[in-house]
Amino acid sequence: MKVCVVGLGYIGLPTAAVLARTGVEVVGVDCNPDIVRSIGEGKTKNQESGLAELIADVVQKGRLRTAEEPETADAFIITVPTPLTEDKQADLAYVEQASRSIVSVLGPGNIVVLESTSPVGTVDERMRPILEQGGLVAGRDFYLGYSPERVIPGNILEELVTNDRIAGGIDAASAGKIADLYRLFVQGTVYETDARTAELCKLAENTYRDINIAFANELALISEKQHIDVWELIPLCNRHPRVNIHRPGPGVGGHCIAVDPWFIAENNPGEARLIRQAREINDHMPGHVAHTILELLEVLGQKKEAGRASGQRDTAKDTEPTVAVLGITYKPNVNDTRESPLLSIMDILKRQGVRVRWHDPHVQSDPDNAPSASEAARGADILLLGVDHTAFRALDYAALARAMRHRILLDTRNFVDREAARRAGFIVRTLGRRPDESPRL
Ligand code: SAJ
Repeated sequence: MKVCVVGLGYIGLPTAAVLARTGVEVVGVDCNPDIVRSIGEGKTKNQESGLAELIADVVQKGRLRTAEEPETADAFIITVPTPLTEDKQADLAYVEQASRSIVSVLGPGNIVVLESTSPVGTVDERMRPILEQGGLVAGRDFYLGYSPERVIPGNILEELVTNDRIAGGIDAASAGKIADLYRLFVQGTVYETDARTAELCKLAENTYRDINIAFANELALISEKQHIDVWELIPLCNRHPRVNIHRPGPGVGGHCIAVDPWFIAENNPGEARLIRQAREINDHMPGHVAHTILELLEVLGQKKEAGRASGQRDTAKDTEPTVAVLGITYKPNVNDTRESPLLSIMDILKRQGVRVRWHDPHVQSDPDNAPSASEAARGADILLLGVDHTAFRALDYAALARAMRHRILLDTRNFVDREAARRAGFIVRTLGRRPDESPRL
């Protein structure tokens, strides 16, 4: 068995590696020569846990090699990006390019499966006509379909194997062949269906989460207004055996949940009303957090003495309002900043004339990354806890407080040990929670 995996990104690479581990001959294809070279040497910069070791192992054993162009194989798995355009449409250029690249090597009896998150109909309407240009007919001469990945960044290698999986075919025979391919490494159940159902299944899963998070965020806004602590409220609701409300936060980031609902909305504008509304609620959260910060800064500006760390004196620079941000990735313990709500928050603040400094232990080799949390906090008025990285469990609040000009901490994840922070002299505000202290500080 030989499989060509086209696109060695955050899904294609682990998939290629896990397949190679089963003993299958795998060729990883990518249009980026640097990726082809480094993976070909058994090296990856991908920080996914366990991946670097696995790549090194399967390359060394000769089970995984790389190429810039697809070659003849028994199966082709396409894992290329499907970005969102400015006007919220799926950009299928990479899927079409990958399909074109396999036409000349496609043979009778081959399996072609798309994994990239795509609008309903992509396999049938966009890929099939391209793949058939070589004279073979899908369903008659080769098998074609869609199988969405469901893995969570941070635990990809585990979930690739243990999660249940959907195998959607353009016909029942294709679904069966695709299911058998994935059964080579999936220990969960592989469910067979048609390609369109599989395409919508992927989008619906991420949209479910987006809507649930939007609900949690809406409850956070309501709680702030109603003097309720949403972080107490939601766990209490979730004690109900059929309720599972997600967590509020500064917004939804990453390249999946903040994007996929648009792939449904673009083709169903009249029907996808709840889906669109949820997207808008989640997209509003960075603005809400930035607004809270600007309000706090305004109060500080009006009452310059309030909250001031004792023994500090103004210098010329001190007049500039300053915010220190801890964590800028889209979620904890990853190094990915794509669509991160923290970037939006920092952007809004800078446009309002606020000086912003940040520290993130997971974002390496960025010249703007302050070397430590205290370094970022130096002279700042507000400390914004943006991402609940495990590394921040060890925060030294006393050191942070000492470094700051005003000691206000805004926690967007209900992560901070409030008592410890208060003991260090902080006024603690939490997203979705009535302020303990007077809102006028
Ligand atoms: N978030 C919240 N509250 C929550 C959960 C998440 O605000 O209760 C935020 C996170 O902070 C983050 C964003 O949502 O900014 C997305 O994070 P995530 O961990 O929910 O999801 P992703 O984007 O890392 O991965 C998702 C997963 N989908 C689902 O859980 C339904 C993953 O299984 C998919 O494979 C992946 O999208 C994908 O590739 O589509």
